[in-house]
Amino acid sequence: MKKFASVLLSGLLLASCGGNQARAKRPEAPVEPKEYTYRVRAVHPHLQTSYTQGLQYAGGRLWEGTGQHGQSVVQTIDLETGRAELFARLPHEEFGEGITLLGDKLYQLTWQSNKAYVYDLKTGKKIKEFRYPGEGWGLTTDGEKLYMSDGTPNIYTVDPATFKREKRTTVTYKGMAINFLNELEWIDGKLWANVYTTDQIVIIDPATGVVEGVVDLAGILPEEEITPATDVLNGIAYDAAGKRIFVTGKNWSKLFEIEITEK
Ligand SMILES: [Ca+2]
Repeated sequence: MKKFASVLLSGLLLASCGGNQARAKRPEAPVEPKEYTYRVRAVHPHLQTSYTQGLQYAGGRLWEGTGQHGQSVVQTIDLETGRAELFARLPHEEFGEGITLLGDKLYQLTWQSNKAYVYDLKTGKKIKEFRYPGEGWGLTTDGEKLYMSDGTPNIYTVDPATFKREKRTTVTYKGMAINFLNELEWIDGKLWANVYTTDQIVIIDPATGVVEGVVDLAGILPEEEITPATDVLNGIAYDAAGKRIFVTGKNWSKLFEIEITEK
């Protein structure tokens, strides 16, 4: 399976809108999103065995949550060597999804078992489990609240103490709801989201759900790095202090530090 053809966001995403995601009723004209391209600032190794579902830079380290039954872990990655150090392993029956670190805890979603795991950051021990409806996809934090995607156009604002959903925001691109929002990252007050099966990341105003920018990462993984195991672009992490943006993909051999510029 190869999904690296440069799929135009407008074509694929609008086509993927479900029947219940009708045109959002907005009185004003839809925002025209800015189009961004990228420049690779650094290339790092990435374990090709990692089916990346969550990525976050915190405490001077890169954290990764992976998926697949029997292979779902949380690990830290050494940027120079790509070597992973195990933090926690999910039970065999669980399929890991997004992760985020907040305070002294690490949160991990699961795909279809409606469960979020909460770990003590110091010990790696599971200290709590929360239930939520629907699927778990991406997870990030603004330093106070959690933001969660579930494969639909919706992003939920979640209370980290209770995992209760406080707000649902429907993400729209040129006035149309867009589906398959995946891995998330909070970058300077905006929500960045991978869009499943595409090479694009959308930049969302978290207050309104309006997509203000689209980053086209088509071609970022060189042809020679693509193997039968290589899957889709997924995973965004931000080093706020160093102003570094990291991206990778599921079972990719590389992880990239990028900067973006308007097309
Ligand atoms: Ca992330």
